[in-house]
Amino acid sequence: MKSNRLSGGAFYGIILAICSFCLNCNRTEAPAAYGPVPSENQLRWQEMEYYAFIHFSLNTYTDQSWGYGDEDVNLFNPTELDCRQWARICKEAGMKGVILVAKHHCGFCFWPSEYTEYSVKNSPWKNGKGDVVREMADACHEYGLKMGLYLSPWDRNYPDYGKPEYITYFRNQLTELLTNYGPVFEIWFDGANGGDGYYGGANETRRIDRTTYYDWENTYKLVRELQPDIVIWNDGGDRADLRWVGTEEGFVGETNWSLLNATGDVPWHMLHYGVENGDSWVPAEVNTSIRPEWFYHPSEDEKVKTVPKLMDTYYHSIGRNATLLLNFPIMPNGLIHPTDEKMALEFGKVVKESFAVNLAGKKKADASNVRGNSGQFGAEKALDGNQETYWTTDNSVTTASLTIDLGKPTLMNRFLAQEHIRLGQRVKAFTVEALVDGDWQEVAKATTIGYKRILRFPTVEATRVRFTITGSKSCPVISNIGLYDAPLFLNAPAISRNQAGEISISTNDIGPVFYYTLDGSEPTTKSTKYTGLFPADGKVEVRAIAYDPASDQSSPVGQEVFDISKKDWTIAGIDDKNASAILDGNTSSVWHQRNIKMPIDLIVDLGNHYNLCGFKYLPDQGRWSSGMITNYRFYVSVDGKNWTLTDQGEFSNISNNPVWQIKKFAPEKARYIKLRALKNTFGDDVAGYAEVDVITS
Ligand code: FUL
Repeated sequence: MKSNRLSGGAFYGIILAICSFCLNCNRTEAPAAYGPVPSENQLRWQEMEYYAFIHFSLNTYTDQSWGYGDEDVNLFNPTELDCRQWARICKEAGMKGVILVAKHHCGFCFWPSEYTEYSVKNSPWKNGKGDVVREMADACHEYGLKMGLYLSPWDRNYPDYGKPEYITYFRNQLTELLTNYGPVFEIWFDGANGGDGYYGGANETRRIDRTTYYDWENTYKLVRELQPDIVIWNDGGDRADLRWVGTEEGFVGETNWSLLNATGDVPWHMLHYGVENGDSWVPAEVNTSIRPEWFYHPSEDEKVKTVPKLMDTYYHSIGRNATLLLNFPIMPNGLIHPTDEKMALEFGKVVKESFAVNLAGKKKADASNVRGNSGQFGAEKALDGNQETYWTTDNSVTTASLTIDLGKPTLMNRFLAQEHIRLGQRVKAFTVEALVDGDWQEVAKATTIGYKRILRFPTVEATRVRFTITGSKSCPVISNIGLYDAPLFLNAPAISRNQAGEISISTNDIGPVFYYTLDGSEPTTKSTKYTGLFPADGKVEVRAIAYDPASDQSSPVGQEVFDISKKDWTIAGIDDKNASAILDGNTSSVWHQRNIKMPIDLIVDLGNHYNLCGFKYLPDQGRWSSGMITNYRFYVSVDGKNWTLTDQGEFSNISNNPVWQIKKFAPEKARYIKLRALKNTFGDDVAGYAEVDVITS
């Protein structure tokens, strides 16, 4: 009987034939990885893109940036603390996780640590039975967010800080945090070390070498053992998984390599731009606050970042191959302020709207080179919405272009590109051109891409778009290209007052007109129109909007509150007309006192007597300059001869975050003020000032 079944020999013959056909069919190999590549943990983290920071501690109750370590635990008694409110806002804002400050520099622990009495367990909140870390972990779980933790290595409370014993304490606390609260996606080791502290009552300065003191190698080992899926942030970048970008203002370098030569204290430019030929994968995280400062200060209630400002931050972080870690300062009652909530939710909504429709999605595309001419690596793989597929070229090709045919004239103002970073970061430079009315126009040009790069350009109506890689370390591997028509916004206007008491209103946008109010009411296009400098002497609140008649669009409100005018002010004992920069209301003009030894005094005659209850100091805004005062004394005088010390302390985080430093004191009648600089960030004998101001009662 004839069998339908193949004999064993015939079967194997066919298999062999198929295999040899495959071997001869020139199936194109994927490119090999080039240089350092991300770990699975780093990849997972990078895809989160956007998550929150929460700053809340004892110094929330003392209106300070950094607690000294001797603040009373009894201060901590928030009446409405609700981690679910924080988590809800983060979720609704489009964030993927939350990093909670579990212990800031003051040493106060948000969980009932077994190893210290300086924690929630001795506070009146929930009769000492509360645990903020637990409540945060539960809220994150409920809202589908990942939780990260900030544990300050510097501890201004602990008696043994500076000695080897502290490292055991620090690791014990790490063990508690990384064992008892479920998965932790990121651990944040802040590098700040101001030296001074309470230290169990010693009240002294303790210096450590932050590259060696914490024995990071073994500390990281412990972290990874306890939480194998974690990523480690350390602002020096020293062998950590993630790096700081060298500023807290909310932007990373336009060129941003996810690579670093990660040893010791990493120089600023490496933090900010990465290192093209770095030997490790250490991607950037942009950390910034939704307000000027990290902790809540009521004086900043009108300074919450607006949607256009937050959008700038978005393009300068996520749009530049970094993640965005946006901070919410918690109010003394334990909640996020309603304005911060409103801005974060509007921001989230605008991001969603901006990138809702990829105009290039599934369109026809051609590339100047396709690896092995294989459909597997063709141009359309960058437009298929699948991150795992990509367009790539032959190995020898490092410049190439991809042209998208949109089929019809299409309005657009954003370009997005992503590299398949599992195979390394490669692209060094690229251009974007648009075919408008039959002519090719260059609309954008940039350097690195990495995980994600987004470029903004003025709206064009194009039928085709050409993306040209003009330099790449190896064959480019592009997993995604996007074109978008994002909504446009006007920036809130900037408001300043000069020494003569005249107000000016300005913006970087081209074209808008301004309307303002002086009585605290909301400005509209029916308010007074700005036609140039106008006098507004004395205490006044100026609110203004920019309005673009062409698009009938208004900006968010810009607001400044001015105290007494500086018309009659003079700087005493200084024979340098440039010193007037301190009083001119222009935050970018600056004056330095040099060639004298610290302490350095600045004396201002206010011209009249006032009831003074505080002062404000804005340091030089130039990133590299000396003269940022860190430790000060502030005196007032009726006659310029006999001085009363009204306040002394530190401008804690001035080097990383050089915003207005605002200090309050018990009211004193005086005509003269003296700001005495005791130390600066460089430890030299220079005192610099962009502006100095007073607060009257
Ligand atoms: C800084 C700290 O000193 C600030 O207080 C804040 O925690 C910020 C995120 O990092 O360096």
